[in-house]
Formats: sequence, structure tokens, C-alpha cells
Amino acid sequence: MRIAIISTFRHPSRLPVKEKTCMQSATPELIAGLCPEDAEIEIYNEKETDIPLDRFWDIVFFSYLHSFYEHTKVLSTIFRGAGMTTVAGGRHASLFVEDCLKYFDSVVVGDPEGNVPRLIRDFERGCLGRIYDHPPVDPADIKPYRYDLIDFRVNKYRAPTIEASRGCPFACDFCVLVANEQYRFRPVKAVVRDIITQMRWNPNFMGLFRRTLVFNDNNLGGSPNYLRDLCEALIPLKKTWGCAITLNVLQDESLIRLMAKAGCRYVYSGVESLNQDTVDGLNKPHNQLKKLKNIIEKTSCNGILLSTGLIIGADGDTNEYLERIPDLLSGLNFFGITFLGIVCPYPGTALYRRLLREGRIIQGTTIRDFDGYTVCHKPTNMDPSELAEHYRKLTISLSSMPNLLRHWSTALLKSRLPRYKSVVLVSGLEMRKLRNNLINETRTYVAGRDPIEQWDLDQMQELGIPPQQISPSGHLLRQRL
Ligand code: B12
Repeated sequence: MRIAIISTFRHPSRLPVKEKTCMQSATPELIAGLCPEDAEIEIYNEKETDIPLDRFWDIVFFSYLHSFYEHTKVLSTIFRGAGMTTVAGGRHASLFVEDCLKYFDSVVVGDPEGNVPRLIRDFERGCLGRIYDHPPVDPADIKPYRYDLIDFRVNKYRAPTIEASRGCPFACDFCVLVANEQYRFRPVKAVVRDIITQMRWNPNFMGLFRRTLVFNDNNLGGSPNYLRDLCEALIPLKKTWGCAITLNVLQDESLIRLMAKAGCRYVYSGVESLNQDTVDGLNKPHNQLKKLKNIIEKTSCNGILLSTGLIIGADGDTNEYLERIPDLLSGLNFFGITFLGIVCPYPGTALYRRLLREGRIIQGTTIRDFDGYTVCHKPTNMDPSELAEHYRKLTISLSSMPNLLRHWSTALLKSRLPRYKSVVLVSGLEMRKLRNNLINETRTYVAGRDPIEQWDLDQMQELGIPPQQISPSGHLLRQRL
């Protein structure tokens, strides 16, 4: 049996460009690990590679984020037209099962482990079901990824990734982890075994990333005790790794030291806002901003680069606050913002339901707009286009050369731990990339106003595929939201 597993991608600028970074979806190699051993499997990550349209596979699995849905529908329709069977999975598919069933042969709801092997068995017997909805998996049953299928000659920037946990113990109002995503972690032994026996390392760039891996967990510190055990077990491996973690975990300096000893050099934490009222309004009270300065100092002095993200446009954000962000960062002597987004009311979240109730989702919003960089709602203190303008200005300012130099000069000398400085240098390039989102000068960043990618538009017209509307009148709103 020939199987393709594709993680699709569309660039925030809506231009046909790739985004070659180490941050990539791990779903292809995860699902490959659940397929029969004798299957011929190909995996594709569209973030780096184009998807060939002239090949034949018996089954094509698609993984995608909400805003890549239209593009994924197009690919699926083309493949089905050529006689292939297609399957959708992931958070969007799990929420919009009925819509997906129009464009895919089957939909998998939730974790793949209990579903994919059964789906393939049914396919082989000629009785493929339409919906596979096995309950969440016991994390001990997460299978090793098929790292051997990653082609580092094509996916040049790729770092091998692994999951130690799924879900998150917190329930922030804007977070997309809404359905069946209770926090669970894998046995430490299984994680370490996979790193030692299964992982393949990126040999590119003269071996710069040869010992580097990324934990793809939403929050590797969901259980600080678990994180301690994991770090203890990672020490002998002598690897370099990065992860995402909530700020509260970084208040414990002994844990930071242990993480650094275990090889952690990079931590991403969603600070979200420099205004505590806004953070509280997003139901993220574990972000205590008064502790931020101390956390920044402690992480970097112990050899871990703290990289953070901000989202703008939440209730409570005023023009004055948004203009002051660069000054507020200077006050913290911190410049390492690697992600700047616009608060996004993902369907199914508490934020979405509230904005819908208040009639504040912008009319004409389509699923393509839910990319974290487009204003999909009416903010409380400004017009949507004013917020979009703040986004543009802040992106330019945070990714400017002076800001990068400030970041390097404040962070570089903080620690002498091996590989810390190279991580700081690379993070500067990551900051610079923020402005790639602005390369399309015609983009307004307001929902319903920016056309989707030309190729997708043409194909949708030709194939008769309508866009998924998420505007207040859209019938999809009445489903399971
Ligand atoms: C790598 C990554 C990216 C990459 C690649 C994205 C991708 N295609 O997954 C890039 C850089 C593009 C990216 C961008 C963004 N990301 Co991101 N990213 C991640 C990250 C860290 C890892 C993804 C991953 O590989 N996970 C491991 C795999 C195995 O798990 P999974 O993707 O959760 O999938 C599970 C199920 O959904 C299911 N599944 C998924 N697909 C399929 C397909 C089939 C067929 C089946 C059977 C099952 C299945 O199986 C998995 C196990 O249960 C996640 C955090 C996380 N832990 O997932 C965030 C995450 C996906 N990102 C998120 C966000 C908010 C963003 C950004 C807005 C910016 C940001 N940095 O916060 C942008 C959005 C871009 C856009 N245009 O929409 C959110 C969710 C967004 C969404 N629409 O669902 C997440 C969950 C982080 C979070 N907790 O907020 N991201």
C-alpha cells in the first residue's frame, strides 16, 4: 500500500512562499509510525517542500491548521479526482467534522493512535468508515515517530521533534486546545528511549544541529515534577533542546538550573501582554508580570534563552498601551520577542463564544483568516484597521536592526554555557523573520478583506469549492461550538 502523509502550509503573507525554519509539524512522522510496516510511506511538510500533484497514493492523510483548510480542501479534491482516498485529522477537522466530510473520504477526531491503524485495516478490507473517533490515547501508547522518513536534504532546517506530553493543565480563554485535550504525559523512559534509539539528527550546516532536538509539547512544564524527572533522565544524553513552557514554571530557579544542565538552551513562553489586566482578562492568571523581570534574568543567567510572544488586540488593549510596548520592553531590558500575533478567536474557544455573543466577530470572516495574524473581531478600544496598523508598526519595530542589536547585546553575555551564544545568535534571525509576514503590501490584516492565495482561489473556482464562512450568519456556528 502506498501512503502519503502531508502537513500543509500557507504563509501569513498569503503569497506563495515557504518558511524554512526548524518549527515544523511532527504529525507526518507520527502517523507514519502507526502505519503497517510493509507500507510504502512518503511524508511531506509543505512549509519546506511543494506537494507533488502527479503521484498516486492509495491513502493520503492530511494534517493542517485552521487557516490552511481551504488549501487542504483543494489538494484533497484534486487527489480524490485522481482516484485516491483522503483523510483529514487535527483540531480543525475534529471540530468541523460535517464540513470536512464534504471534501475528504474520512475524518479522524482527536488522537491518531486509536484511529489510524483501524482506519487502514478498514480501508484494506474495503469498508472504510467516514468518522473515526476513538477516545484520547493513554500516553504510554504513543508510538515512536518514523524519523527515518525525514529527508534532511530537503527539510534543511528541520530539527527532530518529540512529544513528552499532550494537552495543557491550563484553560486560557483564547487557546485552541479545547476538545478532548486533557493534560497527559508519557513515561520518561519512553521519551528517552525514542531519543536514543529512534531519533535522526539534522546533519546540515556543518553539523550545527547534530545534537539538537525540540519538544513540541504545548507546555513541557505542565507538571513541574514530571519535568524534573525528564531533565534528570536527559542529562546523560548530552543533547541541546528547546521547548515551550508557561511562565509560572520559570519562577523556580532550581528547575531552570536543572533544565540547563539537561541541555535546554531555549524556552518559548507566551507572555501574551505586558498589561496584567489584559492577561487576566484572557484567563491566564499564571502569567504574573511582576515576576517577569526576575524570570528573564534568571533564565538567561543560567544559560537558557527566554524567547517570548505577544498578542495584541485583546480587550483592555488601548492605543496608548500598544504604542508603549517598545518602551515597556526597554524597561524590562528585554528584546527577545520572536512571535507577535493578533488575538485570534479560534472556533470552540471561550473567547470565540464570548465575541460571538457580543456580536463582535467581523462579518465575512472565513477560516483562512484564523491564522493569528488577522483581526477577526471588533476590538473594544479601536477599529479593526487601527489594530492592524499597530500590528504592522510593532512588527517593524520589534524586528528592526536596532532591536536585534539590543537583544544580542543584552542576552549574549549572560551565560557561558556551551551552545548558549549560538542559540542567542539564531534567535535574532528568528526575530528578523517577523517582518516576513509583511512582505505582501496589499494585505490589510482585517478579516474578510484580504483575498486568499491566488492558486487556491483559482482552484476553488474551478473545482466549485466554497470557502468556509465563520461569520455570524454562517451555519457552521451552530455546530458543536
Ligand atoms: C510546529 C508548530 C507550528 C508550525 C507548524 C504548524 C503545524 N502544521 O502544525 C508553524 C510555525 C507553521 C506554526 C504556526 C503557528 N502556530 Co503553531 N504550533 C506548532 C507546535 C509547537 C507543534 C505542532 C506539532 O507538530 N505538534 C505535534 C503533533 C503530533 O501534534 P498536533 O499537531 O497537536 O496534532 C495532534 C492532533 O491534532 C492530531 N492530528 C493532527 N493532525 C492530524 C492529521 C491526521 C490525519 C490525524 C489522524 C491526526 C492529526 O494528532 C496529534 C496528536 O494527537 C504546536 C504545539 C503542539 N503541541 O502541537 C503549535 C500550535 C499548533 N500552533 C498554534 C498557533 C496558535 C500558531 C500560530 C498562530 C502562531 C504561534 N506561534 O502561536 C501560527 C499559526 C499559523 C497559521 N497560519 O495558522 C496553536 C494552534 C493553532 C491552530 N490553528 O490550531 C498550537 C496548538 C500551539 C498552542 N497551544 O497554542 N505552528
